[in-house]
Amino acid sequence: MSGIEQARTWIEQARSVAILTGAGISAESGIPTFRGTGGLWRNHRPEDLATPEAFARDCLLVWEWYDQRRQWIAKAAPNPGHFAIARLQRSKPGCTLITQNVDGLHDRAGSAGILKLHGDIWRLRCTTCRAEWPDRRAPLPRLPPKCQCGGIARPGVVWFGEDLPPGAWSSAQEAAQSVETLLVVGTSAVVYPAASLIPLARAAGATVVEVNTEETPASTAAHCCLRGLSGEILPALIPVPPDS
Ligand code: BJW
Ligand code: ZN
Repeated sequence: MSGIEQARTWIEQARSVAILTGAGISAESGIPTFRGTGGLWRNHRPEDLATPEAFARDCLLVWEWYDQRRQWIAKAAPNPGHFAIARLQRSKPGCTLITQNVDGLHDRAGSAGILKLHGDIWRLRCTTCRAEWPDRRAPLPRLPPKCQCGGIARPGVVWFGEDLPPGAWSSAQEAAQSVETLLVVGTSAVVYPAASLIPLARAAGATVVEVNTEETPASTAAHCCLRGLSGEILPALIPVPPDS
């Protein structure tokens, strides 16, 4: 049996499946990943742009970077990998989608109940009164954007040194500890605590399948590594049902 056939059988037979996605799943939609060739961190140091300290130092610089990314993402569309995951969620009630991505492409592909560990680039949060609201304008008309209270707004994402949204994080941990199969897609698995879900699931008895173009630290915990583009592998793992 090939790796794909084996993994497809595990997914079909599992009563519960969780999927952990990272930037690689959106690469085929034209959104740059963070690390590696062509990655966002190739020209920028994370600590200059993705920390609360960077924002306190120069919020305009940070906002210019996020506004640029919002414009790229606004022009992008979900790819067959995002659609395959949404299909799996519809066909399997016990299916949990956990994402590190902030781009909203899973939502646009039709996924529901997404556990967004690193927030959402389409939400803003006031640094003064903590109010939070959606804003899909790209580019934003004025930088930095302001709250009704006059406070400066920040992107609704999780930066280094910040806690993950507690509800999403505890639900993700619960899912990792209870699922029969964990699918790890397009993540370098170097950012914690998200990456800790992989050994957590494995220790709790889950079968772990990795889908990635390259080897990662998660590869050693995986029962099966499928090397290639998620936009090609996921549709092969999760085929369209014949009657649809
Ligand atoms: C393809 C493909 C294709 C390409 N098909 N594959 C333990 C040890 C060490 C450090 C720490 C630790 N615990 C905490 C830390 C500190 C820190 C951390 O992890 N640092 C390490 C990097 C050293 N973590 C934090 O600060 C976190 N907060 C925290 O820990 O709070 C305390 C806490 C503890 C316990 C519980 C709860 C709280 C916060 C981390 C926030 C990360 N934020 C960012 C930015 C978000 C906003 C934005 O978008 O700007 O999140 S950083 C960036 O990395 C982004 C991503 O979500 C994240 C992960 O990246 P991802 O998705 O894996 O992308 P890449 O680019 O790295 O990889 C892409 C992969 O795809 C590659 O493998 C390619 O091969 C592959 N690929 N094309 C398939 N077509
Ligand atoms: Zn406010």
